[in-house]
Amino acid sequence: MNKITNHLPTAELQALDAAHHMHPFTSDAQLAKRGVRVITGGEGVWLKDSEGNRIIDGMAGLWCVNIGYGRGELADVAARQIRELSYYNTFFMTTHVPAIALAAKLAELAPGDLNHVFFASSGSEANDTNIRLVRRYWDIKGQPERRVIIARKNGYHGSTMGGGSLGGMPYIHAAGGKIDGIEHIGQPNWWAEGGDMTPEDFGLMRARELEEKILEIGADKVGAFIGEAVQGAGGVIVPPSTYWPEIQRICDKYGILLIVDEVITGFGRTGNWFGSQTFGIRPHIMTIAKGLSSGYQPIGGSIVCDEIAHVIGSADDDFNHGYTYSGHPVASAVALENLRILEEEGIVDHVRDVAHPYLAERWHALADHPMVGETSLVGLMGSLQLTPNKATRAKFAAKPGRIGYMTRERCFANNLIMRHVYERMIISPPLVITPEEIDVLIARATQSLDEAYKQVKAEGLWQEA
Ligand code: PXG
Repeated sequence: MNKITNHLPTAELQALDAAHHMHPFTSDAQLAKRGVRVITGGEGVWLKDSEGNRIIDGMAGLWCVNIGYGRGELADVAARQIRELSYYNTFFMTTHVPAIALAAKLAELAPGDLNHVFFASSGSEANDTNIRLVRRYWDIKGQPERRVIIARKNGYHGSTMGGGSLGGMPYIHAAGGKIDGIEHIGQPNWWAEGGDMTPEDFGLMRARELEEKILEIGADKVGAFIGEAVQGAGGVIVPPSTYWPEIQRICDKYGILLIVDEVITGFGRTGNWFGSQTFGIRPHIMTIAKGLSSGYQPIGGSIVCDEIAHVIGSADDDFNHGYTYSGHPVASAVALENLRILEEEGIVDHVRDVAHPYLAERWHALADHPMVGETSLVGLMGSLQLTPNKATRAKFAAKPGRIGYMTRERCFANNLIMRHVYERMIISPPLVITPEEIDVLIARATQSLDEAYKQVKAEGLWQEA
């Protein structure tokens, strides 16, 4: 076989990919028909593909490349760490400096008394860890029946069996089932489900579903509640202002652990280090991944409060959980360098003081487009809800996702990566994006919306459900 490099023709790479590579969350049959896009390089907010296109990455990869692509400092740190200690584990009474340094740095950055880190290699693994942490905590506290974890419909917490079960995506539950002891309540998606209520009343109502669920199950059987500070994969659903304070009140009232999944909202995405700070939430456990290393290495973890760490640490027997790569030295060293860059270059301040205000002005102006209803933006995560009737918040009559997909395809053709979740268009660009680059993003988004709108009309799809 020829050596497989960037220099092979696209068609050859596509054929090899179709022959041997199974893609996540993809119909490989459909993909083979369409032809996969081959990404060959990245710098800052820009990607390059095998056809030489220069693409602006409105999604920071999969919500993760916070510092942008191609920072050589991370390559240098990885190379140095590989030479010094390429691998050692953190099981069996051993540790190493990169894991110590990263855990200490995270304890410094995380709010409140979130001072202890259990490492994983991904957000899914970290949420699996959380299930064990919660159940182990209550076991040691002498309340082993507190096993149930309450989560939300249309939440996303990963795709391992544990993470997928915590998530509220029916199509993931259908892919092999769900683990026991997970219950779901409604999501705070006012646009889709708020009816005639004000967003504030609706937020309260949805939070109070937590209390109803606790009373239905029995407070003595509920161990924890988990939610993303802002639902990401569910469509960038920004909760009404009343939602999180009420969730916090209910968790406090029943002594239920609060897990905030910060896999997307962590490390500057919302204009603070953590989404919990943006929304005034006091979690007992935070899930982290993605922006922790800006995607340069696979690493995630659970940041745990003093009380949980002390209870779990107080037992004489082991906490029987861990991964070969928990605290991997190369991943830890790279994550630490990423945090240094975020901090020393003031990237979180850049989001709050420069990029968010500028993007907000331009993003919310897209509400004037005939197809755009709600525009949402927290820090640098945003969504546009497409609708055939802004006043009534109607859905399209077409199959759910069809109009969003058409719009996404126009973005793709215009060298903008913007995703769709059904009829919500979403962005989450690298945090280093400049105002000039925001102008490019908005110009391409506007053009794509215009083209999609024409196509929707031309195909007779401008119809309300
Ligand atoms: N929690 C949240 C909030 C996430 O967004 C995970 C956990 C799982 O992380 P890992 O590292 O195991 O993937 C995620 C991941 C999408 C998409 O289509 C979103 C994610 C992953 C893949 C696709 O928006 N989020």
